[in-house]
Amino acid sequence: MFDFYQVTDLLTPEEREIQKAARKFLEAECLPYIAEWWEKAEFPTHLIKKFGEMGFLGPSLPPEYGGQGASAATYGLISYELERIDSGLRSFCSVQSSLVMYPIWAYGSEEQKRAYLPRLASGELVGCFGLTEPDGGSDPDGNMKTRARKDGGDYVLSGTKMWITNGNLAHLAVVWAKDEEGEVRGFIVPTDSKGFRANKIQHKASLRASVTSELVLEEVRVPASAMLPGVKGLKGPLSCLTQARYGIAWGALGALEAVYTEALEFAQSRTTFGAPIASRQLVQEKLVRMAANHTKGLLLAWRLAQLKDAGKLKPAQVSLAKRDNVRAALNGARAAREILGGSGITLEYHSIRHMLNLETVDTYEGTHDIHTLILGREFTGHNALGESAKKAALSLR
Ligand code: TGC
Ligand code: FAD
Repeated sequence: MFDFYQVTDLLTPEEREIQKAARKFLEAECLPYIAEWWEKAEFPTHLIKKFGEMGFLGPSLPPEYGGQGASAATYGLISYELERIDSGLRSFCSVQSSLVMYPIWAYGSEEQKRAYLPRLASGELVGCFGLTEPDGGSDPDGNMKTRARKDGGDYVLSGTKMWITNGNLAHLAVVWAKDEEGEVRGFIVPTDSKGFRANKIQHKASLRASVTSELVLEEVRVPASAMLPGVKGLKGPLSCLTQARYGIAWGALGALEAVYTEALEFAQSRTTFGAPIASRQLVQEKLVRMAANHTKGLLLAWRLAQLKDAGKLKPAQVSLAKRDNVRAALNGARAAREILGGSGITLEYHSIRHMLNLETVDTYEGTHDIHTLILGREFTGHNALGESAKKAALSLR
């Protein structure tokens, strides 16, 4: 691992071992094939159960529910190693761990936890998380049109979710919908329910080794016991996003390490005008920027891990790390692609694939600008996001 400030010295021996094992596994099972999967727009479904065996799915959950009670740093390091190969692999595990297993664990009934968590941890079941809708994802409250109508002992769900990772792979979807009181509630919806449809989104130029879908729910009937009883309101889905964004703050640095290493190796061996391009000031400036951003980002991520384990993590702190680490990785990937010259546009090298993937990572889980505005609100006390969300929600009631 590229680690200029010896952050790995601050990890426990167990955390270091888990990272080493994850790297070895991913280098053997994924690195040689990832460009082909990406080009063919395929997710490697044959690896899902192996991810489970490796402990990549819900590692922080207690062992009684299939997890390992792992530290926050362990979850971060797994995300780092996955995204060092491809953001799509990390996305799969982020959704399963933080957006499906976490809400069931944090807000589910005991029956829901026992029915789903161990099978999600082993990879026997795959889940997806439906919050975003076609009218816009940044304002999930104001734009939420999906409704849950009570009908006897059931709920009937209607609406459309957009850009849903794992949608066509999933056995169950955690769907966020407004009930008749206008409260946001979470539902565990089996994807073979009558009226449920997942349509795979085609022609993506980013995150191609990940499945992204539209979910259509037409009068989908689920028993009242499918609702997550432990939370209502937007803080339900937003608290899941905090978990996933935390992992992304680590993951993006994995991608940054991959493009930095590739650009450095290329620059050492590429000779122009009688000397390696690594000896040129303009090239060194790009490499130094990548290495410096990686170093600062890793310190942010490591400190976040400490705060998370201590139960002191604030969502705005996660916003800062997600925002800055992802943008640093995206800019680093663009610079690496440039250092590689013409070779940089082919999938034989990894930088352009990371660069295109990171366009998505910069957008999902809160766009770069939305995190800027969350931080602006935190620091100044003024809300520059706009007040439309609550007003629009009220007008729909
Ligand atoms: P706001 O008034 O700020 O908050 C409503 C309630 O939620 C609480 N809250 C949070 N709780 C936990 N974690 C967070 N990050 C939280 N942010 C807010 C807040 O305290 C409040 O609680 P209460 O008790 O007072 O009701 O709500 P708002 O409508 O003003 O929200 C604006 C904003 C910008 C914060 C929010 O809507 C937002 O984050 N927008 C971005 C949406 C987003 O990130 N969507 C992601 C969809 S999932 C996805 O992209 C998965 S990709 C996965 C992959 O493939 O890896
Ligand atoms: P919009 O919200 O319409 O925003 C458009 C632009 O306007 C952005 O640049 C934004 O920054 C800007 N903007 C918005 N509001 C403001 C403001 N107040 N001030 C200034 N600028 C503003 N969602 C899920 O629920 N589950 C998933 O699994 C999932 N996976 C995804 C996978 C992929 C590949 C992608 C691309 C997206 C995924 N998403 C998922 C959706 C993702 O979270 C949204 O795309 C994201 O939140 C932005 O929403 P939007 O695309 O509707 O853009």
